[in-house]
Amino acid sequence: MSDSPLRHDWTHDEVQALFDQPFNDLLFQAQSIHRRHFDPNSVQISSLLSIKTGACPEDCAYCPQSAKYDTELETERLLPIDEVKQAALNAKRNGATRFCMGAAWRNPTDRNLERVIEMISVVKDLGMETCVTLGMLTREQTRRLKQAGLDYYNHNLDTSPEYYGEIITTRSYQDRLDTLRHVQEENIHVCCGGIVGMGEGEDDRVELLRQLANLPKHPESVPINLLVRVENTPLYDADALDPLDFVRTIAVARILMPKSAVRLSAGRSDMSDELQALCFHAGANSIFYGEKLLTTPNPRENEDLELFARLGIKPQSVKQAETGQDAA
Ligand code: SAM
Ligand code: DTB
Ligand code: SF4
Repeated sequence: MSDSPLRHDWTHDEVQALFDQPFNDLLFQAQSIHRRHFDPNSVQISSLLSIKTGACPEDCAYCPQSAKYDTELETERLLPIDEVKQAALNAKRNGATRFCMGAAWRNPTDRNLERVIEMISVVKDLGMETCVTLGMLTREQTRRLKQAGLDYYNHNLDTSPEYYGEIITTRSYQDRLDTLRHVQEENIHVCCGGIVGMGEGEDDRVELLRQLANLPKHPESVPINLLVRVENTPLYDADALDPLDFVRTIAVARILMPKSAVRLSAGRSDMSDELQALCFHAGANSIFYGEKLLTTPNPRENEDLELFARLGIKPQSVKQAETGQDAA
């Protein structure tokens, strides 16, 4: 079967039309595209570690780590390197191929960046892929991360440009696009997605996915997060999203970005096994694995392995990850 070229010129109406299809037609299309590019029974697993927790100056309305909301989170300074190494070793032993380190910063200082670079080097030495998410980056900082051998940088668009102002006021959509451009131009793999279930409309989910697909290059990894509602954040009372609309979002992401890894990200603790199975059917082929995300709970490893066994899903091996199955 010949490959259709990857598109970067989707219109709002075209993406809306994908969402509007009957559910079975949408899932059939997504699953057919998925099979052209990936082993349908293989899922990549990444583990997360918060290397600097809480006291963040930004006001992201979903986030327990913002200093603006009283979420009773225990703040922590940048972790010592041996704690990071131990956490990465545990993640590797449990089968993760990628180790993602997140910091509650608006942007890293150059001094902090050098400490993160040491962490990247320790994790790489364990034979794992590395990912960090540190906020906005200058071009020079991005170059330093590339020199350090970083594999992925996570920086999300979070929502549509239209809804963005309801969620974050301390950093603009354009700031995010600028950081993504630095990362793409330095040839670091991009991990970029968003959050749904924040009270946005379907139009906003359409626009978020359109923005991602119309980037100059599709992000190699696309995390789709379902809002984790944390008490005392402004979005604690956000209207719940119809779970079938969550599946539709995954399916449309798969169709728009056929060669990208689509990650079923935050929010799995609130999902049934059946809902997660539908998401894998719709083209999700990556998860965050381990009992904690950054600060909130995630399913326990044994629950995930049991679900994988029931579905006949194999965790992607380090070898498969090295051959770059998810390269867009
Ligand atoms: N501070 C950096 C930044 O925002 O760029 C990096 C860490 S930040 C916690 C990484 C991402 O986590 C956010 O962009 C957001 O998409 C996601 N996130 C944070 N809180 C969440 C929540 N309650 N539910 C779902 N996703 C969340
Ligand atoms: C992403 O898109 N989701 C992850 C990761 N990138 C860094 C973070 C989810 C955080 C959920 C809330 C928390 O645990 O603090
Ligand atoms: Fe800070 Fe990142 Fe949380 Fe926003 S999402 S408040 S930038 S840690």
